[in-house]
Amino acid sequence: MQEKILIGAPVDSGQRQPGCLMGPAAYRVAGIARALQDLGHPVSDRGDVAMDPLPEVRSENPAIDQLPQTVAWTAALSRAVEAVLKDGGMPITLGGDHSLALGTVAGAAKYADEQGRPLFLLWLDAHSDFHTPRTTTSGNLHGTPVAYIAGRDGFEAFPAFPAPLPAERICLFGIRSVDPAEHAALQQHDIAINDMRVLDEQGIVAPLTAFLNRVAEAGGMLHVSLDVDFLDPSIAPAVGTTVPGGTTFREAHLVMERLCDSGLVTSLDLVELNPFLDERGRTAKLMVDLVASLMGRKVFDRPTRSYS
Ligand code: EXY
Ligand code: MN
Ligand code: MN
Ligand code: MN
Repeated sequence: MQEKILIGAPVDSGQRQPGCLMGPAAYRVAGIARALQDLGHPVSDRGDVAMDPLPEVRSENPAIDQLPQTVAWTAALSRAVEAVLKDGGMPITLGGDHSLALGTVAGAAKYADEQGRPLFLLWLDAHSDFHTPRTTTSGNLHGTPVAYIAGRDGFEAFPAFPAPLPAERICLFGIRSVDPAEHAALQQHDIAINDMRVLDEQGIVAPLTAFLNRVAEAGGMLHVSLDVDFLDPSIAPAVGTTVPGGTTFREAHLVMERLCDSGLVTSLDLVELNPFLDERGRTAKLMVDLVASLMGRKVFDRPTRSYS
């Protein structure tokens, strides 16, 4: 089986609430390596990535917070993810706030480009993260990675994104909090937006299957970015940006089980876990269990025999 390679990304420059930098340690304590090994996967842990030296960059938007740090993390994490893919492994990045995806997806995109394969992105999140450094009013750069990946303007301080993903390769899933500037920009793009209403009305399986079929038909690579706030706060309290009305325990596991069955996932981010806000590690443990579902943990093989 392909090696699963853990990359610690103690990033907390993308938002202002301290704690995300403890995320990688919490995943290790919650037993992420053991959970994967128990499923038969070879696992190695490359430890925590260090931030690059701070570049001299500035933004015209006075709200922006910690731009040099976020640019420095982007460069370092892009290299780390690309290196794991080149070594034939599947990178699992343990965050860290969602600004780390500026780097991880850039690394995956660079590798996909070299292979001549299209990269697709599944964004499991309450938020669309479609601000640019120009449009954000909070100044928190964890609200910007999808815009960077889609090639929007405003990221001049960052390394150029290798080959921006066209809208049809991006799928937002679980969305329920979108700022006005993001909303206006999303109207101009054809990015698939499976907000919570879509999931309520159609369920998880139909919209997810439609996207996965596209990935499979294109022979694509698939990066999955899982934000803790994709989950309902009642089951996952350890995140600074809770939004009510998120996915349930079973909905989230079903997404992971379907992703597992597809065999398409080539890289994964676990982001926004803030262990300081957790209740006896329950959110960290749930995230580890979701990864286990993605990596093959199941009660029965499908289809099961059923009695009617
Ligand atoms: N849209 C809000 C902002 O830009 O501040 C909230 C962003 C939260 C981003 C979290 C990681 O998904
Ligand atoms: Mn901070
Ligand atoms: Mn996010
Ligand atoms: Mn979010």
